[in-house]
Amino acid sequence: MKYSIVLPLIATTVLAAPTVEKRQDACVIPTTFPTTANPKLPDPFTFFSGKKVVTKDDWACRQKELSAALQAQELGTLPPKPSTVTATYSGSTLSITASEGGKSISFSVSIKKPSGTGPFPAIIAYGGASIPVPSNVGTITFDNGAIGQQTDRSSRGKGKFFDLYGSGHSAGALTAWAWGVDRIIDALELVDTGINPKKLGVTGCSRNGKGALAAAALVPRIALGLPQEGGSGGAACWRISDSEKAAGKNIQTASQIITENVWLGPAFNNFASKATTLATDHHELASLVSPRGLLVIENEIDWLGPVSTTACMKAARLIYKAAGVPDNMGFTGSGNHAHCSFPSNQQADLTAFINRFLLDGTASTANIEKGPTVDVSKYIDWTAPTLT
Ligand code: MCU
Repeated sequence: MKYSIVLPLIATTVLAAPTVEKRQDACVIPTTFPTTANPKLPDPFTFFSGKKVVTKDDWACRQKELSAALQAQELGTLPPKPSTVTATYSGSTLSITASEGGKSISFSVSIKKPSGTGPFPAIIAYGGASIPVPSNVGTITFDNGAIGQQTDRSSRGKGKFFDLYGSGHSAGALTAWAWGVDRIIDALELVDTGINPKKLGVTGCSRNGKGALAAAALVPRIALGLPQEGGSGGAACWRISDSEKAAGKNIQTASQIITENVWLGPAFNNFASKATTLATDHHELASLVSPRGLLVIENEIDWLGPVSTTACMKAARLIYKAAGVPDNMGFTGSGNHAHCSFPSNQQADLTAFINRFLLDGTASTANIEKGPTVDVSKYIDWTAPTLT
């Protein structure tokens, strides 16, 4: 009798040791972030504490840290799921209500579904898709501007997101829209629309392309990011856009963007004229999407910064490779063409990514890296490890 009581106690003690060790190793996210000037694209594989990223678990933790830094210095904070989210589906309209702290907002999206029996994958399209969505994939049209206005600088703190969280909230429009995407997914999980919430892409072009990249980065339930022609604020790196500007290019930069609109949060104003002091850059924003699918669709219009987007996304592809998923990210730059027109030479790349990440297909998404010739090593001073 005595032993039958003692033995379980011993077992408990023995098991306790690894639990304690695990707790010491827990992912602790800092609340303040470095502002030390660094002209190179920051090293994704060194924590702000100086510790190296060695394992895939370390990388998952580092992604949280990078996300927190990007939110603190640039994007503003993405709030967690509100206390109540409800949804109804009627005709092709999905209506969503989110409530928090005694306040409520409602918005709706329209769903265009393939014919036949679902559940179907779908692409959430900011303001409507400027990429061709194949007939076996649905489209969810999202009026992102109603959630976070983007008329000009006077749009700061305006839109339904700010009606709910207050006009002084730290979020820029990109973050407000990502929050909207997060709620659309809540709604798709709540009501049966015939759309599979586990097979969702997000797209948008130009200013909405900046938004689609931020949403893919911030919302882990997105399976595939398809940002199109976002340029600076999207697939471009702030540092490289500044160096291109200094070299005489007509390119959007951080200092210009804050004078034009409210895509970034107010905190970014502190960095706009000194982007080298940001703790992160957009190679790391894109890397938050890993291991999920990401096809960055760009153009070679000067204002978008083709050298900046190409080099920045080459750096992001190095990160995907280190994380063991080199084929899960592609970059299709494909020459200078009418803004947001989607040229046919990007079609095969888009088809492959949609096949693989939304349709459970086996298309190859390997080695998709098209753009002007740039040497990424000019912009980085780190090497990518192979994470264990
Ligand atoms: C590329 O997206 C923007 C760009 O950042 C702005 O400077 C310009 O005014 O508008 C572009 C856009 O959204 O075009 C539709």
